[in-house]
Amino acid sequence: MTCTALSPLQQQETSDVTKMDRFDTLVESLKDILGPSSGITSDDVDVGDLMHAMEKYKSDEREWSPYAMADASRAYTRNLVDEGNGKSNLLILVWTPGKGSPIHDHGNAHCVMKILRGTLTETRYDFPDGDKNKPMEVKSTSHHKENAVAYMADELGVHRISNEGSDFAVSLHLYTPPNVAKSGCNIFDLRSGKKSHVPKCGYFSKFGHILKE
Ligand code: CSS
Ligand code: FE2
Repeated sequence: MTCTALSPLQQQETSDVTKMDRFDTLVESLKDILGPSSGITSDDVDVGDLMHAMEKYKSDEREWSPYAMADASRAYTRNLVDEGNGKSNLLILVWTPGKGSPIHDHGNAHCVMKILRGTLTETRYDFPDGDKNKPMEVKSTSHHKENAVAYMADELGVHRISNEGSDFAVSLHLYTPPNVAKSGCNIFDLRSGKKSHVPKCGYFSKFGHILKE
């Protein structure tokens, strides 16, 4: 077998590709994993494969920062990265320090979350019994650090994500199927467990471009 050495130009191109495209590679890998699934219910999606792909990626701010738009006047911004051939919603969320999401469900979809920067606090609650007017009880509290990957789904209850740090935190979220993007989600009142439907969970930016209000 003869080995041909790469010319300096080819070497340069190769190293640029491996250096530059790692976040892009993750986005493509996630799309590939979802590809052969039905995409209708996402029942046949292997969540373990999605989590493994996210775990392999080591966060590098230079790679994902074009999507990570911060707005301190909001609790967090939702920035669309990819729609996975219509089978998913891949978002970068930028969390304002000292703020958090409402308690919410996930529209019967899988939610895989990776921390790209900082630490996020996840507080889980049981799905409230709609008929009873009573305070929601905390089931668990977790602190997810940079590069950690977590999974959430309606079977595990409902949750609230908050940034208790002193700087913006950033996370990557894959939702499949993209039910919340199509039909919104429900949020829950901590004191009564009362549910309200949010018909549209809007985006702050799409594919790196801020949307006009
Ligand atoms: N579900 C929330 C973020 S916490 S998983 C959202 O998409 O806005
Ligand atoms: Fe969530």
